[in-house]
Amino acid sequence: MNNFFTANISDADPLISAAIDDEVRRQADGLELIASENFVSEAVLQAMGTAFTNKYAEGYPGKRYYGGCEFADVVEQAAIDRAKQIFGCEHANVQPHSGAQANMAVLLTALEHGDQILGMNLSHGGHLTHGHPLNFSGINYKVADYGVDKESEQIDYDELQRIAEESRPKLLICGASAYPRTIDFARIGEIARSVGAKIMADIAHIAGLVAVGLHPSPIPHCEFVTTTTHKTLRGPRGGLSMCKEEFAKDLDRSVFPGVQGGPLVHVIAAKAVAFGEALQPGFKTYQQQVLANAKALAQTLADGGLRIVSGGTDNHLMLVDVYMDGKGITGKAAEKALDEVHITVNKNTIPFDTQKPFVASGVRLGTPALTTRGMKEADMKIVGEMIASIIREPESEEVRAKVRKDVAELTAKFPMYPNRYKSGQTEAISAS
Ligand code: DSN
Repeated sequence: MNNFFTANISDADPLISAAIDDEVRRQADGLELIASENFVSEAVLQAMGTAFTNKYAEGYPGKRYYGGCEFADVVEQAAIDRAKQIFGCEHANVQPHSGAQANMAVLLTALEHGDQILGMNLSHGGHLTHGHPLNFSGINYKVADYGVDKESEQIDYDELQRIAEESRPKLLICGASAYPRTIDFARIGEIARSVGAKIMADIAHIAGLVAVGLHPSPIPHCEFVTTTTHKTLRGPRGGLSMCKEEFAKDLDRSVFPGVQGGPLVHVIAAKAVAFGEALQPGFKTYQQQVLANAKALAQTLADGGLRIVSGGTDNHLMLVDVYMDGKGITGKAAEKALDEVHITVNKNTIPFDTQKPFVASGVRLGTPALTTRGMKEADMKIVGEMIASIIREPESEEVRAKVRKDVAELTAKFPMYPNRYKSGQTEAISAS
């Protein structure tokens, strides 16, 4: 047999093999609190690492530009059917390589170059693709933006109505990357209709909650709904665009050939597996625990003296003001100090932040990944106390040493990917 088809990665490419092992070990031995990250199942990982990566399948099931697509059709059709079942949408396109491309395809479908859009300001929790000047959305369209109220730090729907009336957008974009509160899609739908706008809801962060009815669904109120598949939805890294049937043909044309060429069939296979998991009853139990854990973590951090933006959380994430007008440390310093004790978070601006985005006054924390490992409210209390102690005394070697030890003890209780890594081993098992 030709060695090309048989050699294990550890023999074929020791550098990359070791980096993969190191990454498995980093994920297993640390506390992952980045709100947009999660851990996929072994089944999803297996679906991704398959020979479907070899296959070109431009087009859609039953209408491809290449031969040999019969099995690609099976996985893409399964992914489409399962996505429709999860979200109750009329049409789903599972090909977007990422959330940004899922959004780009919608903008290409709904707008002409130069049209007016209205999206949530990035610094108030929105996303680059909702109209940031450096993104395609801000470059190709005229942008107005809305944000949160200074006092409540929650979306000001009356102000959104006013801005919509003033800017008369063709597309109103809602959804957020750093917004800890329930989004009132019904109200946003009314606002959009009152000014004749279509709506795109980007539910990348909350898709898993929407899937099981723990966050109101935007589907009845919006022409277009997009998501990534790798956050609360717990699938592979990728995107998904959904729409009403009347836009189906145009949306499909916008994804391919509009913004992409060949789909990543191995990733679509993994999306199908993850969507199948999301249809199991256990997925709702998981999402309920994500919410309970977020509440427990936010409460512990508040008890530890930190300010929780908007006073709490309704979803999987929280924004923590660690700077507190100079009484604490910057988001950048907090991210670094936590990294050093194997707690992974990202710095994040808070609404009306006085710090630059690369410094920021806050950190954004989320519970999807730790909940996947099996952690519950009592564990969140331990995690919250660790975080608060580091932020209170970021330079203390004593505190760092204690937290490092506590992190090691806690993570050892919740092993992950046992076929790829055994907790406590100094050497990871090769991710073959
Ligand atoms: N970068 C993602 C996040 O962290 O929320 C959004 O695209």
